[in-house]
Amino acid sequence: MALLMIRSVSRAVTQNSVRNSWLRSCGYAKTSAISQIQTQDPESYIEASDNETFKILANDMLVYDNFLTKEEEKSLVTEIEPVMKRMRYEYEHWDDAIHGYRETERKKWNDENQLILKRVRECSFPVGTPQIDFTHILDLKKDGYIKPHVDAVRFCGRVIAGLCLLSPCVMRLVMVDDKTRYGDILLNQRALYVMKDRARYEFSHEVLEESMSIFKGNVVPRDRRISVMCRNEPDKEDKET
Ligand SMILES: O=C(O)CCC(=O)C(=O)O
Repeated sequence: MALLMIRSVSRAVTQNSVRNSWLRSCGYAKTSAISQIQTQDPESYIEASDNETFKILANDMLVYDNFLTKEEEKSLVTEIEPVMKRMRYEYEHWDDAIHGYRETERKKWNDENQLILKRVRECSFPVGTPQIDFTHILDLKKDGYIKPHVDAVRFCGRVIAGLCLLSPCVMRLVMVDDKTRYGDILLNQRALYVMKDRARYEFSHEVLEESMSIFKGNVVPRDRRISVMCRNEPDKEDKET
């Protein structure tokens, strides 16, 4: 269960590897479904402490609203729900990163969901990126929250792609070396986010609890939220540390 250990060795990496500018539009693969997805204006989903931080996050924290249709969201939830129902919500995470959650990993999905996840991967990872086959599923209660952490570089690489099901939330990214610099990211229900490079390595990420769930002065109502995350394989040198 290596993937579920991603938060175990959280360490910030201030030097990143390749920082090529990525396509803002969701279109690594030129299938018709993907080319229809709209590029999102970063102002609509990032509220940052300052301009420089905004620029970093506009480049390395991408959000695609309405990535999923309502039917696709339902299809994913229908497959996930029976597994989750067998588990209890936990309040004391073993690495103390999450409050009010249950989580699992899944490799095999039904055909419809397999196609959705293929689309996520095609949008999020450059062609040829070695990816972790398992998806990570995190079910957060309405009153659940995720504390600030950086995913362990030993267990996953430079890209984290997450689907947001059932509820919107605010994800806060705080610069590890200067905690006065941060960005709040609005993650709407059915959105896809792609956190990569500097956003992934130089910032911690957290999901704010209900009482703090505010974006640009507006309350973002929290409900039970399920995230489905795809990650790429760690860099070889990180894997061996
Ligand atoms: O639920 C999410 O979108 C993020 C989950 C997370 O931070 C993690 O699993 O490390």
